[in-house]
Formats: sequence, structure tokens, C-alpha cells
Amino acid sequence: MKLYYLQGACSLACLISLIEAGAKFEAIPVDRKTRKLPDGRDYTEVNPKGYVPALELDDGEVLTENTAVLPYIADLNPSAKLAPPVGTRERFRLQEWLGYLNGELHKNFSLLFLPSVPEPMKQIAKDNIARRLALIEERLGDKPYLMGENFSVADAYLYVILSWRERLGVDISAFPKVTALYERVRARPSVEAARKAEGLSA
Ligand SMILES: N[C@@H](CCC(=O)N[C@@H](CS)C(=O)NCC(=O)O)C(=O)O
Repeated sequence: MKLYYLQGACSLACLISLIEAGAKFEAIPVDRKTRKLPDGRDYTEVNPKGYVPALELDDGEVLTENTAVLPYIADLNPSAKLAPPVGTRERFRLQEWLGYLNGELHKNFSLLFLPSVPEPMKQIAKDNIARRLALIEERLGDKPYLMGENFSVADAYLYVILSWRERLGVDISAFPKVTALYERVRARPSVEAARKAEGLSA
């Protein structure tokens, strides 16, 4: 299995999850400027969508989209409990979180990365982010993780999105439970290992 990643991008959530699952895989960096792979190929040869993550399975099939790749990784090792079992109500709750993080939180953060997006639009994205985080804060209640007691792939995804906050000027101090979850996930050895593998600072 090969995970294609951009340093510090959302693919970091997949890398964290692969480590948590104890999976055998290779992490392949995509050059941010040239979008080339270490073997000289264009990344679009692997994933015509052009963005990360992409997970190349051992039979050569390529899986994309965080909402598909993260549960796939979780199911590689059910004993790691990175997702509730397929067919349970809880599994749909995980899908609900992944959809929310992907479409409602990640995509608003994505706008903040784009120099071409005008400031008023960025402010709208920040207001959206604050509303999305307020809901997470409320839903967390006394739970340590999004799904309750167990860390899941959704927490890895939320952690990575929030790791962009400082450089994008997103303040999460109004959300102490979200902040505590972020710190809890940051302290996991898998996160340390994944950050080190991507050459990210401590
Ligand atoms: N819908 C995609 C979005 C992935 C995405 O936004 N990837 C970003 C990094 S976080 C990316 O590769 N951006 C580079 C680009 O769009 O060229 C998913 O959830 O997998």
C-alpha cells in the first residue's frame, strides 16, 4: 500500500491513521511546487484529481477522498478501533462526522489558503468555521473524542484541519473542549511519528 501525501496537508490524517492501524505501507511525497513524484512521474498519473490523499492498494487500485480513505484504513485493523464496526448505527455517526469535517470544516479552511480569495470571502469562511467549531464543542460534552471514549479516524482528521489554524489566523480559544481534543490527539505517539515522517516541526 502506498499513501501519497503533501507535507502537512489533510493526507497527514491518513498517515496518522495508518500508523494507528499498524498497517504496512509506504508514504510517497508529492512535490508541492512541481506536483511530481520522487520517480519523476506527474502525481496526476496516480490521482487524476491532482489532490491528496491517494491510497494505492496492493492490487494497484487507487482510492481517493478522505471520507473513503479514512474508513478504509480503519477497517484494515478492526482491533485498533479507529472506526465502529460496519453495519452499526455508530458507524453512520462516524460517517456523519467525516462528512461534516470534510464538507463543512475542511473546505472553509481550504479557502483561507488561497491568495486569490478576497478578504471579505475569507471572513465569511472564518465565521463559518467558528459556527462549525461551536457545534463540535457542544457535541463533545464530556467526551474525550468525537466518537466518545475511542480515538477514531475522525479525530485524526479534525486534528490535522486544526493544525493549520495559526498560519491561517483561526483562533480556537473560544472552544476549550475542541482545544483539549486537539492537544489530546497531538500528544499521541502516532501523531508525533507521522509529523516526523513528513518532516514537520515539533
Ligand atoms: N475532497 C478531497 C479534498 C482533498 C484536499 O483538499 N486536498 C488538498 C490538501 S488538504 C490538496 O491536495 N490540495 C492541493 C490541490 O488542490 O492542488 C478529499 O477530501 O480527499
